[in-house]
Amino acid sequence: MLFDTIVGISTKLGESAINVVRISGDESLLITNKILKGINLTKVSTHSIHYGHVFDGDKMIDEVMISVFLSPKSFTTEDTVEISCHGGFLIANEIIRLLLKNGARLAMNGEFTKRAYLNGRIDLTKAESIMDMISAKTLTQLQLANQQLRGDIATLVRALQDELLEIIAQIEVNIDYPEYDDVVELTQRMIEPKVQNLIKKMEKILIEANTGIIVRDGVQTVIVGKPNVGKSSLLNSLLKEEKAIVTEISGTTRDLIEADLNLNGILLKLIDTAGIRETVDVVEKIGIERTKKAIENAQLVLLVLDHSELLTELDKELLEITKNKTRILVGNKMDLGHKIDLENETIIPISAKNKLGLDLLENEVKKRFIDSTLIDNQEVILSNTRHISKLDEAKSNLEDALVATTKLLPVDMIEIDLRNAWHNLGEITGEIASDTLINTLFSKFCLGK
Ligand SMILES: Nc1nc2c(ncn2[C@@H]2O[C@H](COP(=O)(O)OP(=O)(O)OP(=O)(O)O)[C@@H](O)[C@H]2O)c(=O)[nH]1
Ligand SMILES: [Mg+2]
Repeated sequence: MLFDTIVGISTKLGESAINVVRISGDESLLITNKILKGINLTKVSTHSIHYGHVFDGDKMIDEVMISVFLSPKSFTTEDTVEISCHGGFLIANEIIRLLLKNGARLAMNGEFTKRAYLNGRIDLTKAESIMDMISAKTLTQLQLANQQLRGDIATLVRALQDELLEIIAQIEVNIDYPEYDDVVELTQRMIEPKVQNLIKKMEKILIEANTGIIVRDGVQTVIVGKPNVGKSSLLNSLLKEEKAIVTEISGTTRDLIEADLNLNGILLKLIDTAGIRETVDVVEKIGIERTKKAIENAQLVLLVLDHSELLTELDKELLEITKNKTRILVGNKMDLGHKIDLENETIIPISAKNKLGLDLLENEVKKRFIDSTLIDNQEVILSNTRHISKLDEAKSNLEDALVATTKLLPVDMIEIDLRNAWHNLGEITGEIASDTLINTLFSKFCLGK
């Protein structure tokens, strides 16, 4: 495939030791040559690094190192040059300006990776994993992204596709040799268990993907409770920093306070809230409204109660408001006593102030949201919602096929469902992908990637 030559910055502009400017395309050597003195890149071997100087006419811009990767042995499979220049806001921009002046075009978001995909170097799941790696905040997120980059997801999907193809081939053979009257029935009896088996496999992958989604996207968690019960103290102890103001005055927290917490590999997107109570204070009222909204949007509610007191009316109200949410009841201030009267529901006693019981709370969160054995055993887990929804569609296609077999519909009708399933699986790896999908997907990448 022929593409124009693109340029982008691969590092973040700012005060740093170096920045890397990347150029990819048929003309990258020629264009880069025009801004360099002391070296001719068309004469160098692949995977080599060179010392040189960037010039704007007679004016020297920077002393640089230039890495050269010749086609097809580069990330994009095109001739690629990487200029490592000094850091800062100015130099890389000047180099890019010079390259543009000499015939390169500014790369769009994700365009280098898009080329790697379009040129057949990586499949879509690998391309997407690169984005996940960059945005990973926990080692478990990185573990899943790495599985994807290694091609484990693609392998898993292709295995399902192969099984499907086998069934389709079998049908084709039978359609081609319809000598026997009972061929339809025979074929259907033959495909049914195979399709069922495939559906079962997909179901298992989809269930395990719940863990994957949580690992990849985190859990939207809100800390709620009556004023002064210790919500902000809990946030601070979990984060191990004094993020929120804690005082003995009720109504200290007025607005939502957000923070990310890496809880042994699960990212909790924590929100500390204003304590809910009746109030005439306008600002506090707005805060309480926000608390209610945050509860609605949360995947997990940590409802903080006072372990040293009997339940109050406010506590009961909060128990009612959150009863349909996934919630964990936290009994704070256990250091002051154990008077709380709550039946039929587990409550985790802690002391936020003295940092007691937090490990129990952490374990409970983990238990509710992820299957740790999957992660510990490094099983291949789907985590990308696009992959999951495509697999889900493929599963529905197979379910349709199954219904068709039980109704003894003609086998070529069943084959259509099977082919649709195969098609949907192909969209995961990008073997089959529309331009719109490709364009939206890569536009989410950062510049220079
Ligand atoms: N004894 C004891 N006191 C605690 C504990 N946790 C918090 N406190 C105290 O309870 C008071 C209120 O704590 P905060 O964390 O500000 O409570 P809050 O729920 O955020 O309060 P608002 O923001 O006003 O709704 C402070 O004086 C804390 O020091 C605990 O485990 N034991
Ligand atoms: Mg508070």
